[in-house]
Amino acid sequence: MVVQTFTAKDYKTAVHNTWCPGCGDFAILNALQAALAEVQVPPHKVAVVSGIGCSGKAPHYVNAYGLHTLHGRAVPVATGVKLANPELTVLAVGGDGDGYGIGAGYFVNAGRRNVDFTYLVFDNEVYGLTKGQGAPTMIKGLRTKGMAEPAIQDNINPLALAISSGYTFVARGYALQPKSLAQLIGQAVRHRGTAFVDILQTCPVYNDLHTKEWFGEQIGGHPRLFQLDDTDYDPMVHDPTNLEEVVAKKVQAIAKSYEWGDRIPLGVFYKIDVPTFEDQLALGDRPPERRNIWNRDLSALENSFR
Ligand SMILES: Cc1ncc(C[n+]2csc(CCOP(=O)(O)OP(=O)(O)O)c2C)c(N)n1
Repeated sequence: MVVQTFTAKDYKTAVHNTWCPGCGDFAILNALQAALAEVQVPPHKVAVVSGIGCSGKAPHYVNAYGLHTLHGRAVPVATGVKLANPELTVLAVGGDGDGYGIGAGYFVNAGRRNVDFTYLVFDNEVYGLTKGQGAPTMIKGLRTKGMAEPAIQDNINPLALAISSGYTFVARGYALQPKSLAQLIGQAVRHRGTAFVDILQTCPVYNDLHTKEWFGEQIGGHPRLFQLDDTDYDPMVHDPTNLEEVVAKKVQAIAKSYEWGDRIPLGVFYKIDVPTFEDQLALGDRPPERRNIWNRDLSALENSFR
């Protein structure tokens, strides 16, 4: 048997890249390709689905099946791709405007389903493609050089929203720490269920507040960004049938997700292993004819469209 080994290069394309020089998207793309190589999933078994935005162009640059869909629709389309072909490793990708603004309803409801795919949000706090308006993660009172006035709306907390919506793997990464980001994306891809990673990302053109220098600062002898892995924080729900433990872990993770400013935690905030949507379709307490949608004879349905 020939064992095929894939390297990050195998997931790259020759498509001309139109991201701005220095954009954090490059680092996330590299980390995604390194993660796919680490998981060793063949390119023809990967599908990358995006919404609209600078980050929405990512599927063009990944050698895999790719779908560049509509604004805010990466998550529902990824859900459909995974259910249509559960053999694929599916990733939804897009910006924070795409996912938490126009796509917010899909974002919340995907948490209820636990379909086995990974959702990576490129979180630069601005609408990059449309010239830097404040996105839903822009903090109230802040004003970047692309904004006419400081934000007067509160920001949403994506991790807290994901945890309360039912996501089974919730993490935060940082674009410019390529090794730990690749490792985190690898963990997300391996997780059975919907894995969500909010990736803090620099936008050198429009976000002049949360820059590479700001993220990289040392405060009181400590780096602003730190890994939860280096602390005694435990994100794992050890007994998913124990509701008390589930609630306690969610509360702990939500509280942790509000730590922001001088100290910003990175890594896995919450993880629970429970049956996926696909498991339930295949095995649940359902009449046999409604189980395992993939083995159903759909020829009559197909013929009705001919
Ligand atoms: C229905 C619809 N509304 C608005 C737009 C305009 N639009 C394009 S991209 C975008 C926001 C992009 O911001 P984000 O999702 O944060 O991605 P980024 O460009 O920062 O990667 C908007 C509002 C659109 N394309 N479609």
